[in-house]
Amino acid sequence: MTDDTSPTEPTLGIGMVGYAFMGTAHSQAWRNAVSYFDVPRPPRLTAIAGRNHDAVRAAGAKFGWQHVETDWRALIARDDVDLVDVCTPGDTHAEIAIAALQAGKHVLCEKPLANTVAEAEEMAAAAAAARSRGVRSMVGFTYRRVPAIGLARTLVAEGRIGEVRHVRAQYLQDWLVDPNAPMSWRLDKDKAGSGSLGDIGAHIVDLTQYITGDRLTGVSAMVETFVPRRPQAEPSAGSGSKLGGHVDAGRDVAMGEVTVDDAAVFLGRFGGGALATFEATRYATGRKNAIRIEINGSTGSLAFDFEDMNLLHFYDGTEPAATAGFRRIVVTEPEHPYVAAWWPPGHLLGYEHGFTHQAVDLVTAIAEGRDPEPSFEDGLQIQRVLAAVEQSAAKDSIWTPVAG
Ligand code: SOE
Repeated sequence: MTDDTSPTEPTLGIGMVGYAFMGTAHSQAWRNAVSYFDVPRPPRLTAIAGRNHDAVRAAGAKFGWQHVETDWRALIARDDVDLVDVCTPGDTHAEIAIAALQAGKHVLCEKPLANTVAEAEEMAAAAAAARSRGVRSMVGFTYRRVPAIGLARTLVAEGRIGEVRHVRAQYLQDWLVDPNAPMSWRLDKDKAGSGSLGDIGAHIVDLTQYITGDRLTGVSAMVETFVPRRPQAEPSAGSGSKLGGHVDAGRDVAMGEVTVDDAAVFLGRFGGGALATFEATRYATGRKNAIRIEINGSTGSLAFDFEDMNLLHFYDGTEPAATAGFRRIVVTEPEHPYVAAWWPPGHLLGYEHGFTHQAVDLVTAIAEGRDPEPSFEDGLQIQRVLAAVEQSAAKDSIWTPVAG
């Protein structure tokens, strides 16, 4: 007997806009979703869009996309595309996502949702209107889908650390420490909306709200741009990865102006009364992708660091003092969120798995007629937090000079 392996259930045609760092991660996720999880509507890598034909064709071939478009409007118009995945810089999120929702396509949009609160409000309104027609939308705060983060949320919800008093969150990278790292869209306010604040600070706002099940009600902030001008050039060969890089000082290159924050530090207060500190920077020399979160409750504490992302540290203050201590939980058991689909205990997961979990959750919600989370409304709320941080920093509202 001969047979083929095509799915028997209806598939979900994916159309992706963008093919850089996030496009790469999402392509892998759409492919892996069917390989490791039983998804009710298997995603199909239908079409990928980008402006440069040769580059998008090469990316499409490499990542396994069936068709290539050089105009995102043509991608949205395709009958075989059911979901539009927006992996472009922030300045195009609103236009693409709203057009897709109005055309009846489900949308996954990279974080932060938009560059401004006004754009995010329009996107949330478009998502609400589309929802009434059964069209779903989600914003890509992918670190929520790290199993240790899911476990942390469960422990807080079960009351295992009691009442949350302190939230301590840092997102630390160092790809701009080198003053000769080149300009990129991430350093241009018109393209990115903000710098470290929106790019990585948004993640820790989402994560802390997700873990605690609570929301920030106010902030007090300072931001800084340490290196205001950078070479406007491609990084020298072999000097960099997908982020950063280095332009040889000897090269005669034009300089560009950095128009975003390099670092943002702020205090926050949660609705339930917890006090919080946040730090987002691309200048934490030696820290590559450290997302550090510690939550102290009335009866226990939790601590996580993405650079050791398979671990969750849990202190249970109800245990006898003589033996209580931070317990190191290796979050690779089948009982832990998402893990059963992967490997036996102790066979670790990485950065890319969160994107697969995100794809699986979204496709499952669509197939089951549910709203996925985080919604565009959730993305709007985070955008409001980012705006409040910028407003506070602009006013220097907490700044009291030291006398003398
Ligand atoms: C760059 O800082 C970046 O790629 C972010 O844009 C991502 O959201 C984060 O996952 C990794 O770092």
